[in-house]
Amino acid sequence: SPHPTTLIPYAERIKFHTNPTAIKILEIMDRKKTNLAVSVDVTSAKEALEVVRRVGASVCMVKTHCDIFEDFTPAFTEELLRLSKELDFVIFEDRKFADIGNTVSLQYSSGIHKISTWSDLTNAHSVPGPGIIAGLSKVGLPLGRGLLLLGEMSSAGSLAVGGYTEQTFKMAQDAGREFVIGFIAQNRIDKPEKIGEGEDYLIMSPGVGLSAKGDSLGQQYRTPRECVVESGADVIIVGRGIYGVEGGEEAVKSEAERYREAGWKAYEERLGR
Ligand code: 6AU
Repeated sequence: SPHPTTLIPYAERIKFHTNPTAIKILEIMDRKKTNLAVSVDVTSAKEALEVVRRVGASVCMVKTHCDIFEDFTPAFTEELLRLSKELDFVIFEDRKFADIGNTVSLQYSSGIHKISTWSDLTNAHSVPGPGIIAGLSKVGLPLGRGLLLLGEMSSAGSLAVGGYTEQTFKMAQDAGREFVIGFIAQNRIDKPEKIGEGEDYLIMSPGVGLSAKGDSLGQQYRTPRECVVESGADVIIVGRGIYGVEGGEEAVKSEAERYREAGWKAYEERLGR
């Protein structure tokens, strides 16, 4: 039987959240009819912004790996922020923090990237224990930011399975939902028997492709329907399937729209519409 959260429309889940970023994501999803996040994993910040201009209207979220860019400057984040307001999306820096609380608080706030100053959402591995949440929360919570824990991964042979996944869920639950708003996962790891009334988490799934089944480095793809209907994901994250499509600027734009439609159709199917 379907997970109870997946039977509730995105807009109706807003009332279960206090974190401003969680609320913003759900509002945008409802307003723009999209559960698509695009990952712009190109090595040029200039090129990344071009992709964002093409796909921005189709997405609820733009995901970055700012340490990939050869030409990263604060001007990049200024323009990304401007586009996020113009085209109405949330920014997710996929930093995958994985150190002790003190170190991650510095990595989040400082250095060249100053992630906390421009990224609405970021993510962290649970390996170090709850101190990682405390360290990131110290920086991000006053700014209204949100955090996702990695409960599972899309790659073959991942160690984030079974008891690790269960303990990651428990760690998030113990931290409370003021800052931790959900998970990167392949399934609804917030098992119905483990959650209380109104305890709502956002599940975001990478490893999504309409044509490829994987890559040569362990990535594994599922369709938007498999993610959203069969596994109950709330957001689908697509990288190469969109920015890597052949055929130039217009092809990237129309591919984003194709994934948006597939993701939204799957969402309506799970609601029984
Ligand atoms: O669609 P792709 O394969 O081109 O890109 C998938 C994106 C990449 C990965 O770093 C990221 O999603 N990712 C993550 C995230 C979002 O945390 C976790 C994971 O398990 N698998 C995965 O691919 O930017």
